[in-house]
Amino acid sequence: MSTHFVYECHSPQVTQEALKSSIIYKLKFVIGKEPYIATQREWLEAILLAIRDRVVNRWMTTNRATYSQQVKQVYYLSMEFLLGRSLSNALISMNMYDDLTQVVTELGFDFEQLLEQETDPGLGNGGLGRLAACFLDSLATLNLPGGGYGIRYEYGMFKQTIRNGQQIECPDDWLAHGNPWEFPRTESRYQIQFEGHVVEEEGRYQWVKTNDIIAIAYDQIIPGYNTEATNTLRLWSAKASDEFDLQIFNDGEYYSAVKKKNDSENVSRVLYPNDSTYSGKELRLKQEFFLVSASVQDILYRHWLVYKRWDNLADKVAIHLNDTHPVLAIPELIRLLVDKHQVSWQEAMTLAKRVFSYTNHTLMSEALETWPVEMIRKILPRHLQIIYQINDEFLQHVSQEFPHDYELPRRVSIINEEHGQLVRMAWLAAIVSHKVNGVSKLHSQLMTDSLFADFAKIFPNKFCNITNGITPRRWLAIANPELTSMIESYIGQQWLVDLPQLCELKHWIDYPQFLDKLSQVKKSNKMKLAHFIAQTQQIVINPEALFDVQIKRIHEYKRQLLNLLHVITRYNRILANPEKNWVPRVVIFSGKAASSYSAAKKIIHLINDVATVINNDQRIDSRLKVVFIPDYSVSLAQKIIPATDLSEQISLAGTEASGTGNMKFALNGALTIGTLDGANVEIREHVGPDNIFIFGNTIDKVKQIKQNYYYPRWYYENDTELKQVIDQIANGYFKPDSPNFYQDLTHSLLDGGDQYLLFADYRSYINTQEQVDHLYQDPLAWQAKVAQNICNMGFFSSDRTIKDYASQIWQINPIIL
Ligand code: 26V
Repeated sequence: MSTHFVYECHSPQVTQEALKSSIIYKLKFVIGKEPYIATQREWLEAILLAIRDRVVNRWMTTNRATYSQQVKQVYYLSMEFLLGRSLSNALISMNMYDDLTQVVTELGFDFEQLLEQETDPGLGNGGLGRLAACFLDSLATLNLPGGGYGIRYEYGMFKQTIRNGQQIECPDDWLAHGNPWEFPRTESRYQIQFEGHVVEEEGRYQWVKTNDIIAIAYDQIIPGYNTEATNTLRLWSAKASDEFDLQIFNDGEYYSAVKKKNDSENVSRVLYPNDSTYSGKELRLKQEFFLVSASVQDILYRHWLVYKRWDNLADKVAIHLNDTHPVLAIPELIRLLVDKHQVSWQEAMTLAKRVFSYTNHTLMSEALETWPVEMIRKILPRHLQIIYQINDEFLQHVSQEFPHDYELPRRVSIINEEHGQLVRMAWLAAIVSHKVNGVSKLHSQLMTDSLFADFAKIFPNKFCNITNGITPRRWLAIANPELTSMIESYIGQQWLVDLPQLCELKHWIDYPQFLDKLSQVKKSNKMKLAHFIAQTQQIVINPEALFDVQIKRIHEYKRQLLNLLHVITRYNRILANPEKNWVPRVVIFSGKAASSYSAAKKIIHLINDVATVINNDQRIDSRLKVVFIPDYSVSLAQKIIPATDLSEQISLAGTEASGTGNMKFALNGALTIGTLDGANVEIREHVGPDNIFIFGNTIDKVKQIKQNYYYPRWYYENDTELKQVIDQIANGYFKPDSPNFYQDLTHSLLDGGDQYLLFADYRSYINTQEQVDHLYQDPLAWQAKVAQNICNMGFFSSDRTIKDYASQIWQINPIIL
């Protein structure tokens, strides 16, 4: 009988006693403190370790099963994993939440408060990293064999504070108090080579005289929900290689030896806090190679250990590339097979094509990665040769297959010769991967119509869509316990692993009592958020008001500015017509701007300036409040989303690949106001057009407007409300002490082309916001639509997403436990 089985089989009292004594044991013998002098943080650490022990049991069972069943596994390679806090997740996975609450309360702590002490590791920028985390959760929950590989950045996403309206960035020293969830694997270490040069001898290539770094593995357990299955997220940390240090040390250069050591460890020092514009920094290239080289070496090492042959590699291993960031895994796998393991070029190519698959997450040209040929030659000379060879063979194939399209080889060549010589990483990914997918129907369509149109013609069966999803465990069970228990009281618990079962709630949808309960849950979540905002922002908000929320990275294409144009319009209307029965609103923003993205930073500044003016205008009273909550994170999202009435998903049609926040809000009973962009399109299909507020130009209209000459000034001159708002921003109404401050911003809208068509969508947005107000005045009608949203969100579970990947792309099956 396994130990954890003992824990679970006993009565709650026995379980709780065992738990309590193991917490006290950890406090004493691992932390080294007596209960009466331990700080809250030390208690938390003792609790984490006690809970971790219970997860470890499951982990070992899973590892044994996977190993003995010799099944095919998937490895998800990603530069980012935005996991969020682990304790509450581990607890709900093992159904131990209530027991621990009891124990912690007996020990004299406020459990909620204690949970807030846990560090939230910010090892990602936004959607892409959070998606990777939802996927790990679903993989484990579905008993699917696989795991993640990433980088253990010493500093995660910067901490954001707001000073005088401006974003200030501070380093995120998330490891300061240690990380109780990780297991350092000092024995799992790989040498990562950089620079040097290639020598050829009798057709064999050797990469020599390299500068090396060591990659050390740190494992984190990913528990599945209500299953024995747990998976591993392995994160790599850089360590200076010993030989490398000694060389200089022996030359008597102690200081420079230490400096070199320090410099080489920079590779895993910090997460690049930019997810919108590619910058071409050498350190970033090194990070990417560091991740893939360590991961591929590790995968091959374990494969050989079990099978002692390479020809079955693709039957046992699938490697998934989360965007182009880990694409160097392709030439690295080929290099290791050919140069180190004596596999022929042809066989290595064939294996690589069967092993790799790739997801595209953005079509924005400024985010597409292209590395200068010369940079790759310097840092990864052997990989450049391999990339050239892949390209030569591919171009030869293309010329044979499409002899009449003379321009085709130039367009599909991995090497772009137009602006200097650049390696197009998306091309390399698309050529070698056996499947390439987009992340929503619309995005996948656009992907094959535009970015990969040529490749879709060359490889007609390669491209597919797999719409994103979110894990209902974190985004409902953990984030919204009240809604969770309400749903449980109607339909039990199975829906947490089978989200389409939410449609069973439809039986009650016409009962006012059901709708009333829904609105009470929402009200209670709004009170909690109001309390949080009062405490942290010193802003008092009315929980009866409509909570209108836009939380995501600050980016021009996401159009936080359009939201702000509505806020100011509403402000002007209230002032012009103070007697009217206005629906009170609280407009909440949260999100970080890349530190180098000055237009995005200015938007944050303007939100804060508008908030100051409106919140302090006595004439407005509590009918409109604007709140910018600093330092957006997974844990903050967990607080805000359950309290939201209106979810703002207002990107310009054709710019947001999918969005996943949109799904989290709808699942938590918010209505969406959004454009026909990304997954909004599918959310509308599922909830029905009457239960979502769609506005704005469609993608075809956007194309048309952009083709014909778009003249933003026309809208400005023909819409008096829009004109008033823009004039106020331009004339310093919101910044009296520096009245010209926002002129560059208004100028870029009026005369700079208004790239994201804010003006073209303004009127339709304002009108739709009026419909929102109108509906909110009829609480039952509002809640009925809320209920329709919740009932119809089944499709958007990441369990469905992962099943699609498993069957259509990875060809993996659940392990037997
Ligand atoms: C891009 C870059 C560009 C180079 C510098 C570093 C860096 C880091 C991250 C990224 C990722 C950009 C792509 C991205 O995050 N896409 C988002 O993916 C979500 C999950 O599929 C999707 O829901 C969002 O709509 C999409 O914007």
